[in-house]
Amino acid sequence: MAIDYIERIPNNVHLSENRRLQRALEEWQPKFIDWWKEMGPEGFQMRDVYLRTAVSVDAKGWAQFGYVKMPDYRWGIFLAEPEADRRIAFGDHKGEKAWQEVPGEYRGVLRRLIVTQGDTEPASVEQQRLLGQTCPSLYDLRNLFQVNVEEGRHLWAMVYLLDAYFGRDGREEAEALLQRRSGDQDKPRILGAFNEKTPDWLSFFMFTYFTDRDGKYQLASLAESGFDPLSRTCRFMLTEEAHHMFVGETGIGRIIQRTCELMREHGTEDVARHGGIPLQLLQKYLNFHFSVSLDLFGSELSTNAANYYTMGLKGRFEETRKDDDHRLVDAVYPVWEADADRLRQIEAPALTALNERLRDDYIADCAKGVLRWNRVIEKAGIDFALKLPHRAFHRAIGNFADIRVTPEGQIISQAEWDRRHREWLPDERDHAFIASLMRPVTEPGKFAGWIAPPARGINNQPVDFQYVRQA
Ligand code: BYC
Ligand code: FE
Ligand code: FE
Repeated sequence: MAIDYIERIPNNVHLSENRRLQRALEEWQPKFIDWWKEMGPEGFQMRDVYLRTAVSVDAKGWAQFGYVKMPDYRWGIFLAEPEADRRIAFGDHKGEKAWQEVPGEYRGVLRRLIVTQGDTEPASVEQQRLLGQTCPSLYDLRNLFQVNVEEGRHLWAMVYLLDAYFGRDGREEAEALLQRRSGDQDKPRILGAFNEKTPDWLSFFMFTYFTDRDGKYQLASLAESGFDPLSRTCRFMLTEEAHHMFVGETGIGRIIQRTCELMREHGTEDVARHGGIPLQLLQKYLNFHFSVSLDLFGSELSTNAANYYTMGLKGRFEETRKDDDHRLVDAVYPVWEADADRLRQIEAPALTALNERLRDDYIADCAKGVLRWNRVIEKAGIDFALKLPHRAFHRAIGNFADIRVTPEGQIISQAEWDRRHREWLPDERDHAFIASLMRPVTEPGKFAGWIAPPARGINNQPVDFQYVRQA
């Protein structure tokens, strides 16, 4: 299905046939642009950036590449193609026709899910807004902006649903999405990780690896929704999400590669003196970003999650590929909890354990990339392996929020935690060191000393392509 680019708001939802909706979105559009100018990337707004723009929802080719100034990016509304006679795949309504309108009794719950999803998108742009000033290369700068404009489009995706299906309440929520601010004391973003700082590129790559990957799993669960417009919206968002995680995985991989080169060249682990990032320090950043991202899955046992499922609003990862009754009323699922001084697994009702199940899928996916990173270290002949910390480590939500746990999964006292947490999480000195490495490199084909060049450029362009240029 082609996208109409003549219209002010590119879309494949026949916006021109719905005057009320068109007016609501056209009223929101200038507010979005104001927000983008205030809270989007600082500087660079008048530069030409070599960006990918969605132009169709075709599996064979949905994107077009070319120079665009970010404020002129064609943010639009794209839903994946409808599936003929799609049925609700799980919960109480299993087998019924998927909904094209919001079921009245689920209105509040569904709105809340959409708002929570929508809130993360502008939050991440806000978190990343200063990074352009310290880019390690033009290639990386372009990738940052690509991620930023697409998160902006993800906000559009949720605002479309709010405006199209939730009337006045939806319009109010759409406004509020532009008013909350990441890290703000009075009007913070909704979820914890989206109020943390992303002050440097190491954090950015960790964020796009670990936190955008939460996006993948949450979007995949919402793509199973019985509310068909949400499902179709999320299915298209997932195609964009893959690039965000690619940026994270290859970014960390390139840092590791550079660190290994420096270790071999200088015959020392202490590459900090040579302008590299020590593997131990990478491990600390990994520990931080993994643990705050685990919190994004919610409590291990959640009646909210059970309700979302039973109501047919949010499924499991790859729900339709699972071979069970898709109701889970009598099923059980293993869940971790703390029992006095040790961690153990108990059998919990599968319905209330759905957050934990999604977290399990997520952890398994995270582990694959860590294996690939470790192969880079191994190839360099270095005896070191990065590890995911235990799921109970450094948690603020759920069963482990009130206890202290080592990365190996040992419960410890607050006093021991206070003594030792600097071994496991970056402290002020680590942050200051990383900050000291963040010097902009903007000559085409040149890279900061702490990161290796990528194996290849974007869209078959060479690595030394002018990915961002003066207009
Ligand atoms: N921080 O019953 P529980 C992305 C609240 S990322 C703060 O366990 P539930 C992206 C919770 O709201 C994907 N509060 O919660 C990535 C509840 O509040 P109430 C984002 C939290 O509802 C990178 C209470 O604690 N999408 O797209 O089962 C860049 C009890 O918790 C947190 C979604 O998240 C937290 N971490 O699960 C850009 C999908 N966790 O009821 C974008 C939509 C929980 O007591 N959201 N709470 O007031 C959901 O499905 C669910 O809301 C959650 C939470 C899975 C997040
Ligand atoms: Fe997103
Ligand atoms: Fe993303």
